[in-house]
Amino acid sequence: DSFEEQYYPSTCLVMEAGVRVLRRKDTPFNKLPFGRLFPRQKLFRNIKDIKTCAIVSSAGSLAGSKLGRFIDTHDIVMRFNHAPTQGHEVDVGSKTTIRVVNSQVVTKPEFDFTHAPIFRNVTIAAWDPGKYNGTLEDWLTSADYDLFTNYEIYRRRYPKSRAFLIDPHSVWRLWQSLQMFAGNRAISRNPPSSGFIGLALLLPHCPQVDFVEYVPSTRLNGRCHYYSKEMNSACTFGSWHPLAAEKLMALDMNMAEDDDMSVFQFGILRIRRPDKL
Ligand code: NCC
Repeated sequence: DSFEEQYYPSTCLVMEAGVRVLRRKDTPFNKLPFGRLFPRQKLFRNIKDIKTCAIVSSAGSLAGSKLGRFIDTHDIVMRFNHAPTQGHEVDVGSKTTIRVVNSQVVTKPEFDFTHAPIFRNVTIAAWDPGKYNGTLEDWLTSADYDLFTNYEIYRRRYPKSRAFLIDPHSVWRLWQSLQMFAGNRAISRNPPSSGFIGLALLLPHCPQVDFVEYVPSTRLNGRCHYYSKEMNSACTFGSWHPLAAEKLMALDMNMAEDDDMSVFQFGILRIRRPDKL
């Protein structure tokens, strides 16, 4: 109805991108041995019981937030890359359901994707953008970072794991949604950040998503990550990823009734899934 049309256009645009993980039945993977590595399970178990989800950005301004307890009350908690909870529980909580990881993290030896405990016993959704108009066959040979080798090692080592690859076409559709939202302001032709991809992946599975410290709060401190001392505001406002556009769009999706209080004081965006598109 008209209420929805007025209040949810950006949320609908993000939903319409259809960000998803690759499945065994998807062409060309249904004909390739590689496709048999994909888990048969769904991305989440007991989807009907999922009521609330938290997405924890890795932003430096989470330091000192004391949001850990709040984060852990959610049915699903999403985190990114190698962002730790250990030693930061008071601020970021200790529960992790899913990690969205970029292909550098899967590939570079320093992250030790195939062994490190941080990537075990959680759902993994790994992504690599590939070329903008590339086919999935092209992607298999020309990913920005060859995530396939370590993905295969990981899946063979832990056959029961829920480790998925995100459909790169759906990542670019999300970029198109972002461009649509931005209108005349051209955004860089680089994929959205893991944070925005994670939001789009989670939303279809979750009626209410609390995205923590994505739109920067008054705690803004110039640090890149809550888990390191590095100062770099580009982590928050963007350089390569179209991060500023993502955050404007996410802010437009916010449905918290006390919006200034939630977003800028507590650092929480509350995004509700539209009932229908
Ligand atoms: O820094 P990164 O992101 O791992 O952060 C995860 C997500 O949190 C949000 N974020 C982070 C920092 C900050 N100050 N504000 C934020 O809002 C963003 O939504 C971000 O996506 C990535 O998106 O995968 C990214 O990964 C890093 C890096 O590859 C990994 O951390 C591994 O070291 C990228 N940095 C570099 O390549 C140097 C970053 O650009 C994007």
